[in-house]
Amino acid sequence: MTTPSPAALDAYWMPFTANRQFKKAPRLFTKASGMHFWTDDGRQVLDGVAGLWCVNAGHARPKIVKAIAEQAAELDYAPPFQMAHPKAFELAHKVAELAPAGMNKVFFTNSGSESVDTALKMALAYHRVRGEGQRTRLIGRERGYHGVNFGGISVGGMVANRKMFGNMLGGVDHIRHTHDPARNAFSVGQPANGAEIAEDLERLIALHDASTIAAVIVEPVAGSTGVLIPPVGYLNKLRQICDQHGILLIFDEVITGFGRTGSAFAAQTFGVTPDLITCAKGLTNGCVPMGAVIAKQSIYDTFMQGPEHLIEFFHGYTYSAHPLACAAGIATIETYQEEGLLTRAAELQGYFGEALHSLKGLPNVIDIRNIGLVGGIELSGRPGAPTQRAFDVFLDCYNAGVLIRTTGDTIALSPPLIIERAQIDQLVGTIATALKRVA
Ligand code: PXG
Ligand code: PLP
Repeated sequence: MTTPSPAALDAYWMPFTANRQFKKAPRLFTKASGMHFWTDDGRQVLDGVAGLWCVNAGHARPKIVKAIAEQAAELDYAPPFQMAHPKAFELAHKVAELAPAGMNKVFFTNSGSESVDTALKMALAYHRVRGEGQRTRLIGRERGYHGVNFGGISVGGMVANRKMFGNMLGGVDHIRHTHDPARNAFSVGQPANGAEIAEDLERLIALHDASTIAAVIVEPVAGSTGVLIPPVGYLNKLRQICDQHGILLIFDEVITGFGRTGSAFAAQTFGVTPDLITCAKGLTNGCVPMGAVIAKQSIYDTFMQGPEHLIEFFHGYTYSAHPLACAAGIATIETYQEEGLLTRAAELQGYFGEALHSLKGLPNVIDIRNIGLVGGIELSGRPGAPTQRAFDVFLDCYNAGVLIRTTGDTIALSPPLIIERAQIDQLVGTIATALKRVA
């Protein structure tokens, strides 16, 4: 038995967790393989969320495990400033090959949050280097989630962050979110209504003047704030308005990157190319922490001016391009390619969507949303007790051997891309039973 001692339980301040509630009845995983976790008491649990949207190729894949082990023995660490190691270049090249055409410069970080703050700094510095240093304003979107660092929570649109952490970055504004259940509830795939919501950016341009705006950052599909799928034409319109006004467009693809929506990146699924992409999670299949910012060639070229002995972008992390992460990333991308996983979500979207939408009509289900292998099932909250109904469904599913994720009163699903149809049936069937059981 591997249950932590009371003192050990007490020592760990858990992230994004109700610590006291959890420690009264800990839920521990001690093993994982393929589509499953095993709990400390030996129960098998189907992973309906790829860990936390990251284990896209499934757990403990031998090729990735081997690559990490061999790398640790061969070169455990190499300083990333003014030095490098070969696998950093190799992984950058592989990522650039997967990215939309013209997006071929890769800057490594250690998480999605760091990728977001890196991209925001890149946007500010880019305008400064090209002589438009007055473009300092960053625009996010209501209900956006861009990680937990100060830049990310500032451009993000989560009320809890705004309430808890003070004024954050100055000079930030937000466009409207796209969630419109009155017109779009139970849409299969992309909702038909709402492209015009992108025009809200024109309102902010009229207010602040385009010459003060550096970049707009959005998630192509918002995950953490409840699985919000972009209406048809919405992202194209955002792109068009940004182009018209010299504003950089950043897609935060921390969740959507690496096959989640049916292409390597959501930019490709939706046919809209941003200037910068932030990614993480699926980059290393969740095995070793790593993130990246992918930039257009033209952005990189803009930085490559001035004396050659000077650092062009004054930014980086101790663990940027960490050898273990690079080894994991290379093996991960090879696994995705060998098994066709980057497009498997497109193949399964129909089956997965149909299974999800079969939940319509069950108690308290007020909306169902899907794209690729992402699903959202929104429940009506209990009066006076928001989030509790969804959490009860989470616990019921967990006890029945299925891991789901809830955000607010929305159930979010994002299974590993290796999921089989029978496992989709198990996942959705378990949720159906839970929905009937939980009042
Ligand atoms: N941007 C987006 C769009 C994300 O979804 C981050 C940035 C931050 O990444 P890191 O690696 O710093 O966590 C994320 C992370 C959930 C959930 O259940 C989602 C995330 C993280 C934890 C939980 O929705 N997304
Ligand atoms: N704080 C101190 C005192 C440091 O020396 C460093 C890095 O050298 C950092 C923070 C940043 O750490 P990291 O590069 O791991 O983000």
